[in-house]
Amino acid sequence: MDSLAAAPGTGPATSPLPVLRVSKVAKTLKDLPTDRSLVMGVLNVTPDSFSDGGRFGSSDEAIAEGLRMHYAGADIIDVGGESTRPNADLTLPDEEQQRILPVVKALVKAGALISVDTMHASTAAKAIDAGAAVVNDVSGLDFDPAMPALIAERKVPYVLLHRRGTAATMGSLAQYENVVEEVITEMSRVRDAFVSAGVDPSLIILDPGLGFAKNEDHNWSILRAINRLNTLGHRVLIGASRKRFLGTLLTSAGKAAAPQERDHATVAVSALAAANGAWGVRVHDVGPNLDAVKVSAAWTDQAPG
Ligand code: PMM
Repeated sequence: MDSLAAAPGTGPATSPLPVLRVSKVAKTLKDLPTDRSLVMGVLNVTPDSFSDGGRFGSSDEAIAEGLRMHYAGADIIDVGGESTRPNADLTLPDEEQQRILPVVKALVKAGALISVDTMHASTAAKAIDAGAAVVNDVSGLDFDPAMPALIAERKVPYVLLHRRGTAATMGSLAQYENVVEEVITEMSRVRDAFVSAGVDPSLIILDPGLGFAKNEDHNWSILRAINRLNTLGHRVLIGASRKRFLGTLLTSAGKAAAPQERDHATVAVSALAAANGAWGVRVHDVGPNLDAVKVSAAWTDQAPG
């Protein structure tokens, strides 16, 4: 059974700030480039994170890493305070908010465009109040029934991710006859629930949820079908960064590659996802992935989507 990345990574947590690669401050998604796929940097502010190993457990460390991503050119920085790895404990909204709100505020102040990775509508509301411009919800709407009304009211872009079950059950639910069509049917059902609740469909961004109730073959089947996902009329976000299926692909001497050894493969996925029309890629190592989507845009000479 595939799952998400599962061990501490390494990265530029202590390296100096790189040269600023952002050209202007973006306050909404409309201010971001449209001639290439976008890069969303992953900033997990959790003591027990998986792919970055809880490196950014304190606000100050997380803010410093967020600034590094901003300076490296991240179009969006996705701030999350709850681990989504399989079997992770649930985080209470209060604790989640204590972790992420200072980080959201500081990065917004620095001019970064922030999305909040949360399954809790109350956390999403407070993050929007603090300046977050996007809500990224990995629950597959199986979690907080207040989310559609919140998105309808606040009118912010919403990433709707496909998942079956919870962190505890999703592993056993990775069973499909035709993964692409079933993911589309299930995502469309949730999309329709949001639209019925008054959400403007143009605000909904679809994410097929690699590793969320998907094994390795499922993940590759979905990646091969980005063009098909694009026909649904929504922007498509792909989150492959450092996930376990890349570790398995890179197995050497019987040992899967560790999360920190999966960044080059992640860059390859970003280039190919962008070339196949993904609107955005969610990644840990911003700079090389930004280069990859730029190469893809130059190569294909067409806008994503
Ligand atoms: N993956 C993780 C967490 N949040 N959000 C979106 N939209 N897509 C994903 O694939 C996704 C996510 C889990 O892993 P990570 O935070 O270590 O990348």
